[in-house]
Amino acid sequence: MTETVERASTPANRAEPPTYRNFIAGSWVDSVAGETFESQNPADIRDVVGRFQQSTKADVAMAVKAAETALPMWRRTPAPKRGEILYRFGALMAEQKERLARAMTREMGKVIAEARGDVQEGIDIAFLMAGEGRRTFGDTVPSELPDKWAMSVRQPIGVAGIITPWNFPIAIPCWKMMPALVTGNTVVFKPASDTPHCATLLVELMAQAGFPAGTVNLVTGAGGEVGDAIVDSPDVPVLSFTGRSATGKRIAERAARRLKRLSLELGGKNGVVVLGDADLDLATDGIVWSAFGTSGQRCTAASRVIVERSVVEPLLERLEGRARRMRLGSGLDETVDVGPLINEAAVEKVGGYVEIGRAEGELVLGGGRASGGELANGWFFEPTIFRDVRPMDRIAQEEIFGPVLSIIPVADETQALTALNQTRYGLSASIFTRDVNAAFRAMRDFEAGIVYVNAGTTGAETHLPFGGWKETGNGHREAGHAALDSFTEWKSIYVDFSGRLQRAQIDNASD
Ligand code: UN1
Repeated sequence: MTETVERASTPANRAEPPTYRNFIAGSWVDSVAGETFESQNPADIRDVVGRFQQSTKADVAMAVKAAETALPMWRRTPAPKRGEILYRFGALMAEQKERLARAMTREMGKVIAEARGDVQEGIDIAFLMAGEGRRTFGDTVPSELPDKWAMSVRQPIGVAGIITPWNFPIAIPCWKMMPALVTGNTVVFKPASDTPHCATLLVELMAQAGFPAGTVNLVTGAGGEVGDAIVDSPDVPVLSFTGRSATGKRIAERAARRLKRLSLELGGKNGVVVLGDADLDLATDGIVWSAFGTSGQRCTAASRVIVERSVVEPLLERLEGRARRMRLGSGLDETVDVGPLINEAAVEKVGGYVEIGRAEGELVLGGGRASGGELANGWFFEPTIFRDVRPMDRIAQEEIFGPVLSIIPVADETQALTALNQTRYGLSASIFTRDVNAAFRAMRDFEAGIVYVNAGTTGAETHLPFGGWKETGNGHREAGHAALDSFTEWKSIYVDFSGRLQRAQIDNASD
């Protein structure tokens, strides 16, 4: 990062902790009300990452105005030129990958290898969407009438409100902002209150990459104030939100009043099916990675393992052995396997589900907050496994968003399929089997937006659609070229060069 950019977001007073600003119309500015909030390191809350603007409706109004002002210029910038800026942004992220990853681990806790993966996902989508600047395909089709041209083009919708979670604080903002920007929308970006620093670093790089003033505006603050102001603004016609289902439903209701375009990526209760013929060592690797990676705080986390009874004992033995050996600690330590939960409320929520689980299944591992030694000042929770859980138990139905795994025994493949689909969510699902026919049945019958065969439930790549069925979302997809649907309007264009009135459906009749 250049000195200029460093100075831009960090005020002259460098006393700890630094105070960061909103980014509006190309300038780093204090919020109108002047209030701030802190972001802490969840592995050690004595470490304050910084202070951030506790913005209000007035700041959102300024950001929306800036985005509206930039819109005519940006939508007319040739898409390949917009793509070049995305490309530069991706290259800058690649250059600064380690710095971004370390900042991420410090601010939200995921272990450093996973933080690097998160940044890489941002880079991947920036490069993928940079290419959309030269593609953004429409259809050119023959007209039913002579001397007439027919085609369709995608056009930007307008100012996009981007509201993002803390669990993938670089990847998810990129998943949303890259397709929005390459197709000519301008952006008002409100990151989660737990990760404003990651968002600030990201926007600094965007400014450095050359996104013109006003095309990207950052407003930090609370969802109930900043988020709602974006959702309710009559001048923000398109919204994209990832987060809790309850919040998503509330946003959908408010957005519906103005018939806004809205893409939602919400909860998951992702299941792994392990059939009797599975490679149990491989299944263990996949389940441990999906259940306890990011401390279970992924939308795609595996929280249900649906196992054929014949292999419950050997699988459980493997899972328990592996999970028991996992090291908790600061994710900046390369030897640590599991970082902290995001905050105190998360620890309480996960603890509450463990209490519920004790009445539903049998706790075989973990179940408590981990606070010994160097964990004393962080929000750590032990990897937790319940066995003998039934498909409709609460811990098998509700999203816990923590390192809690339920083992659900079933008699056979048919029961496994029923249990897998017995959820109101449908993000990702997986099956471990060596039977190719069973694998294809799962690919056909799993009710989920993403299906894995012989892999865990995480690991989506950016060039395929990402999103879920049922209450996981509202039918939209991120990533892949499907992401363009969330941020563009179709325009069908007919050019008649016959020089006379030709009526579709009437003058083309063959009789
Ligand atoms: C999320 O949990 O919200 O497939 C995103 C995965 C990651 C993305 C997860 N590539 O788990």
